[in-house]
Amino acid sequence: MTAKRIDGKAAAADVRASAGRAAAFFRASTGRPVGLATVLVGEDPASEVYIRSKRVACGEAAMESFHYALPADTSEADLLGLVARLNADPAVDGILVQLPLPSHMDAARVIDAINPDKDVDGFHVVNAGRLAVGDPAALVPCTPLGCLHLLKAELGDLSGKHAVVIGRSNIVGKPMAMLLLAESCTVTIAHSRTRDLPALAREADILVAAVGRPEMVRGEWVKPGATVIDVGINRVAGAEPRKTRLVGDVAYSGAAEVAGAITPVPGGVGPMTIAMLLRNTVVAAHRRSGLPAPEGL
Ligand code: NAP
Ligand code: L37
Repeated sequence: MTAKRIDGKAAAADVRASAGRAAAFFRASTGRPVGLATVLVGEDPASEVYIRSKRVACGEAAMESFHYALPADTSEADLLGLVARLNADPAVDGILVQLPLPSHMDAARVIDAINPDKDVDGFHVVNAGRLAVGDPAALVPCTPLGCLHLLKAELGDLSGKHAVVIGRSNIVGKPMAMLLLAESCTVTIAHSRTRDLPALAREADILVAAVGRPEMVRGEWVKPGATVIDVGINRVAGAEPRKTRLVGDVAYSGAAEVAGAITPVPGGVGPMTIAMLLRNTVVAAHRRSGLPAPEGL
């Protein structure tokens, strides 16, 4: 059996188009564009790439983006001051502070300073709490939200399925597990202390890998017909000297021989992360302005 390759780029294009239509409706209703503030501290090369992609996507969806590139030696107090100004700025509907922050800053303190209703990354404890208790006001982290979108498009109703999420980070694994639980999956969260992970993974109807270890999940770990979502983004040495390539946390070719459907890297979850950022931003804008939730998002 060869698995269906889930096209995250195509799914992301659909979500971005819907977000763009909602942003146009918002502008027509309020007289101003949806606004996203992006904050990058220091010069992490991957973060620079992602922030650029996010800002380009904003422009294509007719949203406004305000970018703040701060030097690596910015003080935490100055960053908190910027966050306070963005919280108070009526033209800003969403605030994204790209992680990782330089080591002299406390990321949790910075995230906690963001107004939860502008926290389009969904990292604030208030949004984590809202997600945990099933409050629809939650802004949900973009990557797991994108994964859920792909799973529902592929499988329809997820109820009763056994989902195994490998990874328990606050930005991917934990919120992914919460979303799957809300869809009535039976959810197992695995991590570095899990015993016999291959056997556990083989029980999964839905296998989500969010580990950060290149090609850790092998074909033998996959239950025949399972749906595999590969969140991992790992840059490894390529075939030619000095060239690198991107691989996921799943060994694609082996897993694709067993799975029913699988996301590739690149072109799977990554593009969905950006699409869901636009989705969250336009949803946050509507809520803040008292407009009904946009359709199709
Ligand atoms: P993270 O904070 O480093 O968390 C990794 C998790 O994997 C931890 O819970 C860790 O367990 C677990 N783990 C590590 N080694 C393991 C092993 N050998 N067996 C089982 N579990 C293991 O990473 P993250 O931020 O969640 O990101 C995970 C991956 O997704 C990375 O490759 C990242 O680049 C990628 N990512 C992609 C996107 C996207 O848009 N596609 C977005 C965000 C992240 P412990 O908790 O026990 O240490
Ligand atoms: N919202 N996302 C938010 N906040 C953060 O603080 N770190 C972080 C974060 N992570 C993030 O943006 N991840 C991410 C990962 C991959 C892509 C986009 C965002 C992506 O577009 N991936 C492409 C390949 C990109 C490349 O070639 O490097 C893909 O197809 O997977």
